[in-house]
Order: sequence, then structure tokens, then C-alpha cells
Amino acid sequence: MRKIIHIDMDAFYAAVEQRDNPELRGKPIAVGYGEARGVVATASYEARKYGVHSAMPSLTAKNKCPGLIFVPPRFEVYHEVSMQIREIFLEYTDLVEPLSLDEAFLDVTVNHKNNPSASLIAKEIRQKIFETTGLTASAGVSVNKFLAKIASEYKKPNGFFVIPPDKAEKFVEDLAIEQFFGVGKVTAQKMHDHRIFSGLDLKQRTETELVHLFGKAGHDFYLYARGIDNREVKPNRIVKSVSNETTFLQDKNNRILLTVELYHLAKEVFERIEAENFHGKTITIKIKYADFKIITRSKTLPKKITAFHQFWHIAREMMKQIDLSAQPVRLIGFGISNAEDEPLKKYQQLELKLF
Ligand code: DCP
Ligand code: MG
Repeated sequence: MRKIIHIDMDAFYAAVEQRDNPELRGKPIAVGYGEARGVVATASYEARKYGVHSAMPSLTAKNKCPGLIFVPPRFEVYHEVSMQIREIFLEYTDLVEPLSLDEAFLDVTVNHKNNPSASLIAKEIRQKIFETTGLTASAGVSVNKFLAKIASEYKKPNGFFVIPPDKAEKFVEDLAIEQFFGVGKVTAQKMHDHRIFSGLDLKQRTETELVHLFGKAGHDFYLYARGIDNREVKPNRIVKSVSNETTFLQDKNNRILLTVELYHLAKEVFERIEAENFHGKTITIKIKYADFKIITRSKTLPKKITAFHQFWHIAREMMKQIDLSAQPVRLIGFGISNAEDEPLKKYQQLELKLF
């Protein structure tokens, strides 16, 4: 039996803004732009009381909560905190699978501290996160990813919850179908159309029926309904060569969120190319939409770029051109290619001089 922890920062961007600006503490704030076409990236818990939430149009949010304070996002700071918490996770295990900047799965079945208690590890991690960043995180502990993630949601914010294996089935029965892994708006609607509203409803359907309705995902839903999830924790965000990508648990069409994710990917790629002294001239952004259609946008520069701000400026401009109006995004990727072959060039120059 495995020991899995899911950690998720509370009101992440909003909490960072309140940390860094004491005047914002205790107040309803939204990270995002308060303009006509803006959307809320996230809201402080004070603002959530008024019904303000992620992905809500800014104007709607303002109507719901007239005192709402909009704060523009600061990509660099969120990235920095994300790296700090990642370091803390890696003290315990190499099996860390980040899902976005502020959340990750950890498999601590075997761990660097030889601590047999996943609950104690989760508590320590929450404590360390608070000491290091001044921010709170919620943690869930269970025997698989599905249950651990549900557990971390359950007592949010600043919460901690364990789902022991013998309680899992009952727990899942009571869940709303929207809370299941991989159930976004479209799937939730389809579930509702077939009179599936809870885990219990789901459990009463046969596997054949679910596969017929949802394809391959139907098989997973069948198992989730029984508290079973065999997916491994995959440390998938370790930078591979010079490109990096993230698949979201739920599709996203929020431009701020996607830009922050892109910043994070770009920064990781950049740190890697610095370390390996690999410098390219082509920047590529890859987007996979909800319907699995993939688009890539590339830009090739006359010469290699060495400063991160130049690099990011271009990536950000490219991101602005990506169409998010038709459908949400399930994956975003970033890469650098077209390296200048330095040794060859020197050799060629030498040749020129010689002849
Ligand atoms: N985010 C975003 N747009 C969304 C959802 C999230 O820009 N539609 C960003 C802002 C969040 C961060 O991602 O701060 C993390 O997302 P979470 O879903 O974990 O939300 P929060 O951390 O803000 O709140 P909580 O986890 O306490 O519910
Ligand atoms: Mg969070």
C-alpha cells in the first residue's frame, strides 16, 4: 500500500500579495486586472465569501463584491515561491509530481527521512512551508493520488486531512461528481445528463456502460468510484533537455494563469540551458486545446539570447497572440531550439582565415 500526500497552497497568488503588502491583509482581493475583459486569477478567502472565484470575469466579481481590490499578477514572485516549496518536497522524496505552481503529489512510501508516517511528514511540510514562505498550504494524505487530492481540498484553507483506506469507499460515495479527477465542465454536464450526480451514482453504473459513455476515461471513473487509483506519482516536471510542458488536471482558458505557467516553464528551461551552456535562437510555445488539437508558435531570432528578461519578453508577446476564445487549453509547453554550434563556427572562421 502506498503513502501519497497532496499539497496545495491556499489562495496562492492572493496569499502572496497579502503577504507582501500588509495593507491587503484581511481584505477582499482578486489577482488580475479589473478592466472590462479581465478575469480573476484567484481571490482571497475574504473575497470568496462574496462568491468571487478563479476565472470569473472581473466585472462580475466587482458586482458581487464592490469593495474588491484588484492586484496585478507578479509572475516572478509566484515562480520563486514555487521553487521554494519544491525544495522542501525534495527533502522528503524524489517522487514529487508538481501539477501546477502551487500543488504537487508526493509519494512518501519510501522517503529520505525514513519516516513511516505520511501524516507526520505532511504536517512537517506544512510547517516548513509556513516558516520558509510565510504562506499556508493544505495537505491531504491517503493511499493514492485521487484520494490524497480530495483530502487536501476537504479542509481548505490551512487544512489537513487523512483518508484511511477503510473509509475511502464511503467518502467517495458522498462526493459530488464535479470533485472527481478529470471531470471538467463538459464531462460534469454529460454525467448530469445521465443522472450521475455523486460518487454513489457513479458506482452503480457498470464499467461497460461508463466506457461506452466516456471512452478510456470511463475505466478510470469506474475505479475512482471504488476509491481505486493506480496511477504512479511521476516526477514529470524535471526539465527534459530544453523543453518542458505541463498538462493541467482541468482545462484552463485563463490568460493570466497560462502566462504564469508559461513563465514557470520558461524559467525552468532557462535555468537548464544556463547550466548546460546550451543557447538557442528559436523559442517555441506549444498549446494543446481541450479537443487535443495542437498548435505551436515559434520565433527565431537573429542571434542567441542570453538574458532571461529578453527571452521572457518575447515569450510573453507570443502568448498574447494565442487564441483562447474558442476553447480551453489542456497542455502548455515551452522550448528552445536551434542552438548555435559554437565549436563548428569557430572552426569555420579559422578555415576562412587560413584560406
Ligand atoms: N489560477 C488561475 N486561474 C484559474 C485557477 C487558478 O490563474 N482558473 C491560479 C491562481 C491560483 C493558482 O493558480 O492562485 C493556484 O490555483 P488553485 O486552484 O490551487 O487556487 P488557489 O491556490 O488560489 O486557492 P485554493 O487552493 O485555496 O482553493
Ligand atoms: Mg491552491
